[in-house]
Amino acid sequence: MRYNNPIIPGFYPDPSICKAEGKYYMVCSSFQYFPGVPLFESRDLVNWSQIGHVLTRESQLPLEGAGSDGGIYAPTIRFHEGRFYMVTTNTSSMGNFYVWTDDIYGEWSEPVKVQQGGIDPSLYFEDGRAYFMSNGDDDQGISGVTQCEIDIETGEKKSPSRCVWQGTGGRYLESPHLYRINGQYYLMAAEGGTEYGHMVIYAKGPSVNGPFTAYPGNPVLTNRNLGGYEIQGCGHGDLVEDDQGNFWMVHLAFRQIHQWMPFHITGREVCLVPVAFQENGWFTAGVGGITPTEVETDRIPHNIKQSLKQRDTFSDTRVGVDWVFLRRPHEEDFSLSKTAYRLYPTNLTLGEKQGSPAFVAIRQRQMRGQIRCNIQVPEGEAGISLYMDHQHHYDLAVARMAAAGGAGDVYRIMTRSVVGSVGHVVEETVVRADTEITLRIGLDPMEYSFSAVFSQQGQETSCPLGRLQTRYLSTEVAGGFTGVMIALYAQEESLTGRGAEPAVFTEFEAVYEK
Ligand code: 6LW
Repeated sequence: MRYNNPIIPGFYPDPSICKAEGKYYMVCSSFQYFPGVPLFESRDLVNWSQIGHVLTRESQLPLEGAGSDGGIYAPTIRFHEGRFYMVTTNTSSMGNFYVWTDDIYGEWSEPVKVQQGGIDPSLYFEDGRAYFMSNGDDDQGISGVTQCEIDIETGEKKSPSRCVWQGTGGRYLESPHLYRINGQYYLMAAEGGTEYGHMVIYAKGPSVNGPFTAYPGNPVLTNRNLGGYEIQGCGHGDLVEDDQGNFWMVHLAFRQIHQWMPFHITGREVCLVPVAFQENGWFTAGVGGITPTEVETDRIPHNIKQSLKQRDTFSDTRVGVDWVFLRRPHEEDFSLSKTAYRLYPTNLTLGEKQGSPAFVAIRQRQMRGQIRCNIQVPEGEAGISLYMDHQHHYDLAVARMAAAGGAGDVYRIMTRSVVGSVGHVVEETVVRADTEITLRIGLDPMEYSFSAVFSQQGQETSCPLGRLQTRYLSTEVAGGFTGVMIALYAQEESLTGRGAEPAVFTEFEAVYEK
């Protein structure tokens, strides 16, 4: 069969995978968004559906002040003796911790903290022992992949933290994962930073803690030499074995917006490549060490077809699964049903970097397509924001205002761009507040186009509201580790409490073309 990469498009970075009872499970990082750590399942490795999130309670996920480079970093998921473990770092508050569950469809435990620093924690179980690894400094201050043994019941360290490998010399050694395969220990990691030079490397050794010898063909996977190729930044991988004994790697990568435009907007996404073991015990990955957009494989049965979701509406998505909030949402700001999302405005605006505005968002999954949504705004401002972070967003906004001369309310409809400290209203128009409004955004890899359709007594008019280049919302411009979200929001700076009447969003639809 043939499948396409990414297998999970949109902002789902740092994938980690495990297999349990015939199914595969995957988790990704989530930074400032709530709930945290998206959790997926699959029977065939190419079709994934989201179960929900691992971190669903504030006690597991304090996100106060977390930005797009804070909050939850790379998680690892493992299945051991009937129990799932997810270990990660909350870089804004808790440090390294894990949670566990015996029911993958249920709630996870309260966090169990581990007193070893660094990021990208990982667990390895063997002979009744649990090993904890992260990349950071060990007890002697030596930097690299650091390992200790822990008590898996309490998280307490049972041995000093010791550096077991320092990688191959590339910058930002990260995402260590340990495996035992055919009696050998493999320590896989990433180097090069999560950018165009990203790569996957590994080493092999005779015991849990080494000594580890680097694979002579490192990096085992990278697209760093493929100038202009769509898939870039391959790194941060995790291995899994299928039922036939074949190994696979899931890893992150991003799609650049154009051959000559080294920018990406949809965040780091999940790719899948085959891994092949050689007789000498080393393995190779991908197709000649790279990740292509199309993979032809006979390891997955031919009758399996990859199907990617091409349309998101309120009725076929779920709040807290597809739709997420910024930091810790205030429940009373929202009333969200399968037919309408109601958001009560507050004085926390899209520029907010600490608290939680009235904001609910779904990922922009592909670069081409259309977004539309009907909107009513009884007070303040509401709209659709293409939101990368609090300083990088494009808003198609509807603001309700009193008309000059007391002639009733009007709507000011505008496209606003916020890029760093440069804020600018690109286009605007004014209509009577009894007008029915549909907001529309055209998605293209290079440009977003904004418009509104107005309906007054059965008469429809379409009003173009400008175009903005996608690249100013890219990770290369904005920084951080996230991707563009399609956010519905409501705000009114002059409010002291919560607005009395909510903005009403209906008939939301995001339709994608690959
Ligand atoms: C993550 C690190 C990385 O912790 O980026 O690409 C960091 N890899 O492993 C944030 O996602």
